[in-house]
Amino acid sequence: MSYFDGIDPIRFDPDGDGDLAFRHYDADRVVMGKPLRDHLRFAVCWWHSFVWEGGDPFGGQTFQRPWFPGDTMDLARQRVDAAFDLFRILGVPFYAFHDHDIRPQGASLAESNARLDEITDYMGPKMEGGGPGLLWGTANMFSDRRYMSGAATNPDPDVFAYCASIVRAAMGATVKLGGVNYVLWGGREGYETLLNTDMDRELQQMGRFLSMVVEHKHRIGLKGDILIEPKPQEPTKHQYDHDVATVYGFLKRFGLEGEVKVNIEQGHAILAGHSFEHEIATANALGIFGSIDMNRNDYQSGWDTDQFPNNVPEVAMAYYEILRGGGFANGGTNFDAKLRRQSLDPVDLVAAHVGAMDVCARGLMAAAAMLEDGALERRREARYAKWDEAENAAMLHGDATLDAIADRAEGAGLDPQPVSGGQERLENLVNRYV
Ligand code: XUL
Ligand code: CO
Repeated sequence: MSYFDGIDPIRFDPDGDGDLAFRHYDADRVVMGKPLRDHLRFAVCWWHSFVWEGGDPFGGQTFQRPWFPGDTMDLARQRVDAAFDLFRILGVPFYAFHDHDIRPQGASLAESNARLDEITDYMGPKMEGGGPGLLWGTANMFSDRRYMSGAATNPDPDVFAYCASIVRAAMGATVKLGGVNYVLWGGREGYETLLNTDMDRELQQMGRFLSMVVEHKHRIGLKGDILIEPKPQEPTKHQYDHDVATVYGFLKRFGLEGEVKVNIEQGHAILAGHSFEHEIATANALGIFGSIDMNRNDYQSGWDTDQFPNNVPEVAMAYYEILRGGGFANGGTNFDAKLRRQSLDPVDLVAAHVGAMDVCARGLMAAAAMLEDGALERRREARYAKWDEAENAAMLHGDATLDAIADRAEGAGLDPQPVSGGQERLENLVNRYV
């Protein structure tokens, strides 16, 4: 018997009146030369869907899943069965996990690693013959109290070494399951107070650790990308991977900007005081765009609420930047999203994903239409058109000097006149599509 008994695989049925059907996500529909399935590359996340118990800072577990508390291998296997049932019902091409989500922690490092091996042996066959792939694996180096002062940035070198074992095992599990990418989100890589923190030293430790992860990636033949997931705060007051631009500076410092990309989460962008599309555009401009976590925050409460997306215009602008940058290569759309704690039933978990997939499909189709029509891009190009004129282009690409340019400006008596940015007209244009 399945946890999702009685729920059939979700079909595309735009006109039906049932609760559980895709109204917009037609996986086979071809847009800009590719089916929606391959544009969106949906992934269900293991942690919020199968591990999180519904607690908040004021109360504990609300959900009653049959595999809770998931602390034995038998319960972990039950959880795997339920997870793959959900993946099949949704027809998602991918999922994502932390080591800690799929195996109970052992009494020792060796036992934890052995359990990871055992549970991935159990998962492997479920991925064969058209089963879902693994978009990315990662290691949870933030929940256990041993990480409270950092993982790679810990003042205790034993924790650094312990993390090397944890990450080696998690990367090994990722490769074993044919995973595409490997993510590092530094939940404890930051500080609570500068009074006890040697920031320079901690950044050096983090850079060294990441360099070794990259070297290991090549050694074990992981095909896709190593991805850093920026977040400015929560759980630490100040996290080192603050936002995309900060991560780029860090990668540059350690010579890793050609090796590591970013996994950008909508809610984290908001916490950093940016829009999602700003973060995506920044990553594209810097050449480090990798993948996304598609989950929004509540705009009033100011912390990471990890809600399923439901705002089509917002999602459309994110996909517009993604498509403008050429779309996903190895990355995809991971729902790092959780139910509200009152949504108790199996059907709630299904419906949340169905709605989110529909919202993303609408957003992507709107973005594709905007891009294909080209009106927005033509106006953007027109705004910069003067840079194509030879003497202007030469200022950037020739061996011009400040002196020569200044002489020309003075000689020609340049007196630049402001031109309208036309923001409202552009917003009206976008409104035709979303
Ligand atoms: C935390 C978060 C993580 C990462 C993976 O805010 O987003 O779940 O996505 O560790
Ligand atoms: Co995330």
